Amino acid sequence: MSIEIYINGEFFPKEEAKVSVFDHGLLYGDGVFEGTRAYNGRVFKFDEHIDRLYDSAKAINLTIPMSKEEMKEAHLETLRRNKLTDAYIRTVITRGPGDLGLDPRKCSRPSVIIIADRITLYPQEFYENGLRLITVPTRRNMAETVNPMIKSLNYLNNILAKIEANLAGVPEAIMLNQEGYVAECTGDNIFIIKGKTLLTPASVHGALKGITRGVAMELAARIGLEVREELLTRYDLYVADESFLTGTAAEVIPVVEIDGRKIGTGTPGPYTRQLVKLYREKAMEEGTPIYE
Ligand code: PXG
Repeated sequence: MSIEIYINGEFFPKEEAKVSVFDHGLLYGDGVFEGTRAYNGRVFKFDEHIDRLYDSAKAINLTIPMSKEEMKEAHLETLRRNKLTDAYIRTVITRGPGDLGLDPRKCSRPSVIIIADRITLYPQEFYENGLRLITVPTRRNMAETVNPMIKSLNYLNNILAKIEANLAGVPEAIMLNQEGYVAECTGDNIFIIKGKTLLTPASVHGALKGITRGVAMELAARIGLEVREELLTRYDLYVADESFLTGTAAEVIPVVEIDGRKIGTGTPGPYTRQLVKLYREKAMEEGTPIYE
């Protein structure tokens, strides 16, 4: 059965869901996006994702032509139309159709697109055995260019890093910032555990303030870890006891090797394994009901 896509207040079957070739989202990557998950009939961290979407839009001076409440209802309606209980929701707001110049004032109406589909999960093997990662030459954007806090349609910076990881035969890349400190991965935040301390780069170091990151920090504190945002070098990664990544799609996923160095024992660490499990439990229990 074909899924139905929300575009500007209307629903279209997947094959007919189209935007103009003059849309500045396509012509210039002028727009923002969000990725949200639904588990077990509930949208997880719904307000956090909607708030970040509106913040991303505001940062690029794009006014979303509907209220947050209307936006949430449009998301729920898209899930209901497609009879989804467990889903990945991709929300895209572009500057809208304009002319062939980059001036956003020529775009009269933003395009609002909501795609909800079944989620393709990462192989279970990744969660059991952990990921091997490398640091790559492509550096994270500076806050003065496209600020990494904005989930913009300009992901080429991250895609270049992803290509470097692909070519090296590993599933994710660790990106450093302009000063050579650890920033984040291409679509996930990075954490290390040293002793009883959980460390992760701050957003000023070039990391997106991930929503999964926030949940992992909360859960880590609950299991007795001291949680700190800190400047991290590659050395800190290499000598860590444990490491993991967080993201809406990946959830909490263990890292067992970085640049050829085994992390800890080279298998997912005990705190990490606990966090993988606790995150899943929390995601299955909490959230905004879709069908009530
Ligand atoms: N860093 C970057 C650069 C991201 O794009 C994260 C960290 C993790 O943030 P959240 O809030 O998700 O914990 C992201 C999020 C996809 C996909 O389809 C990408 C993200 C989220 C969901 C899906 O590739 N990126």
